[in-house]
Amino acid sequence: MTATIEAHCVRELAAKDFSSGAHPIWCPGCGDYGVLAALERGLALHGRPSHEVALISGIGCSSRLPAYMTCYGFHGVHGRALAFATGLKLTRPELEVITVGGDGDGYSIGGNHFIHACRRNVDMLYVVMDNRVYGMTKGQPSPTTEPDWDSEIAPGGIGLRPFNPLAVAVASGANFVARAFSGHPDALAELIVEGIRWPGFAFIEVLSPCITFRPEEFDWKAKVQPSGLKIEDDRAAAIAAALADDGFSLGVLYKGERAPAPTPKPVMASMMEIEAQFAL
Ligand SMILES: Cc1ncc(C[n+]2csc(CCOP(=O)(O)OP(=O)(O)O)c2C)c(N)n1
Ligand code: SF4
Repeated sequence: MTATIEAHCVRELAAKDFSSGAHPIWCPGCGDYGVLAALERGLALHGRPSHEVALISGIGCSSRLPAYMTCYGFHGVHGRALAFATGLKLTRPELEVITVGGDGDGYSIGGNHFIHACRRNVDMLYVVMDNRVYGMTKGQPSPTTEPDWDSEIAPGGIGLRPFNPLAVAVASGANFVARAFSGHPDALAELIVEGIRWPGFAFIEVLSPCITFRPEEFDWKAKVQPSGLKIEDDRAAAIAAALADDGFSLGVLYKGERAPAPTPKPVMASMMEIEAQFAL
């Protein structure tokens, strides 16, 4: 643990305080177990108890994660997690709001919300478990799938250039952008703390293998390069680095200085007053 992280801890918490005890139904060996462990450790390091944290997700194997933790959880609609999280954070700014989900959920059906969450720069964290496939619906290619990945649904590959989440995040205005690996939960836990504490919208892309539909992703253990990314504070340099990278360099890519979106003044209105505004 770094000195900075220790200095911010306000309460003694353990990773187990964040575990709901529900047994994950993920396949044995799924990378998402590592992300769950890292979130539990990261939140314990951060030091805010689970009732001060809300975990928001969409739909997918990865989006089941909130059920396995003791924090408030919202398992919502496919691709809409960030829209819900934005509304929650703006109306309940005292909560630590963390959105989790998959590459299909966040970059495909939810791609629009991803871009605009980066633009809005609301002070919250987004963790994507990227396995470069739709796991829950049995192995369709996702936006980050390699163009030549051969599958039953796309024989010979989809032939499309993969979406570059880090470059898109920086270009769209995210204030903290990083990449991690689910097989390194301690390093991910520290990144989670850093992302939570960095003002504005923080995005962590986690390489999280789907061993069932992409067993070759076992090799990611050997491919990842810890500390392969250098921290940039210049957006153009960060985007250039993200585009030049092979997708396996880990660490923080970008830390920006944009002020987070301001919290709107609370509007107290009764249901009758709201209904009256919409009356025809
Ligand atoms: C509106 C809507 N469209 C499609 C689906 C079907 N669906 C459920 S999960 C999913 C993709 C999941 O992939 P990803 O987000 O990458 O998560 P993973 O299962 O790989 O963790 C899809 C297409 C749905 N539930 N709702
Ligand atoms: S199908 Fe893939 S992503 Fe889903 S639980 Fe199994 S290994 Fe994980």
